[in-house]
Amino acid sequence: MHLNPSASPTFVQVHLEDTGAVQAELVAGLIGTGARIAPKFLYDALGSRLFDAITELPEYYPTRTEASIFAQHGQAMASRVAPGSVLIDLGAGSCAKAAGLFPVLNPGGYVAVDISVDYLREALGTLQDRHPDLPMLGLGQDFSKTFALPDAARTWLSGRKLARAPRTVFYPGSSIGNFSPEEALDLLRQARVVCQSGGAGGGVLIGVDLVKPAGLLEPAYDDSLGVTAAFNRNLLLNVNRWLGADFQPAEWAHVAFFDAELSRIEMHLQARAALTVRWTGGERRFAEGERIHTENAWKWRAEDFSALLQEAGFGPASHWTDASSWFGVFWAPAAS
Ligand code: AVJ
Repeated sequence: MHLNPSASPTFVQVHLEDTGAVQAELVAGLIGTGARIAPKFLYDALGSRLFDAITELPEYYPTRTEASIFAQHGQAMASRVAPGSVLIDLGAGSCAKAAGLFPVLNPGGYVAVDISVDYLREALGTLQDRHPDLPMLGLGQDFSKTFALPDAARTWLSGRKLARAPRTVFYPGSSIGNFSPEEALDLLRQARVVCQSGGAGGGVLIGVDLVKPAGLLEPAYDDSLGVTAAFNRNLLLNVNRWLGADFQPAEWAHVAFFDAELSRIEMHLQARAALTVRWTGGERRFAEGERIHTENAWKWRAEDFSALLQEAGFGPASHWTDASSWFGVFWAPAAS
């Protein structure tokens, strides 16, 4: 019997952290003075679906603005991205953005990386049915601290004669905004190493939300339907599962604001009344109004982001924006 090796996507789970390490990270964030929970906990299966709903909200401009930039400048981007390259999609989610670019970018392989494993598995399966001849690999991986291709991915690439294909690291949606400038620099340096391990012509294609007045930014993170509030509160249900905790989402208010000085949106959950949260092996009292910091979304000036790419070792960056310069898509070659 002959099985077409690309008929269904390969899947590799790189969960380096065991349950104990995740729990320790959560508890460490909860017991300090400024309580915090990392934004990656927003993305369980329901969280990923709520985020998809956010992208359709009238107030949430980034997704559709970025899509309009891809639609208008896709050909110009394609002239930079080597055809036949391996598209490495960070935080692939529904894989919809990358899939929309397959016809323009003509990749030779597709590697989808996401922490939300079950969601990715489903999305990638559907996508493979639509593109039966494109080799696809799913990586269940948390790249928020370090990013490198695992051995299994390199073996997979070799097995499909893609080891020497150029590599394009695709990081759309302004997810890089979750990283502080220092962390973003670190991630970009690691992305460059990944690109340079492939054939010549690789680089990064990355979507970045640009600085704009608070009156435009804040509604995008505090919409009138309350979807973002639900997305933020859902993190507590996810934490309840990880820790055996008893967070009651209804006791927490969604708070989002732009800090112009730090150039970032901050999201918090604020206790509506004094309360105590208990989990297996611990508890924490919160005063009324006390907050848990759940997300930062940094906003960049285009020139600062180009400079960051250069500092990370990339060659001269190009970027494309919409008519109002709300959002930028940057290309930078790995070779300096
Ligand atoms: C997925 C990180 C790009 O910051 O805009 C949306 C996440 N948080 N609404 C963003 C998010 C609240 C989103 N990123």
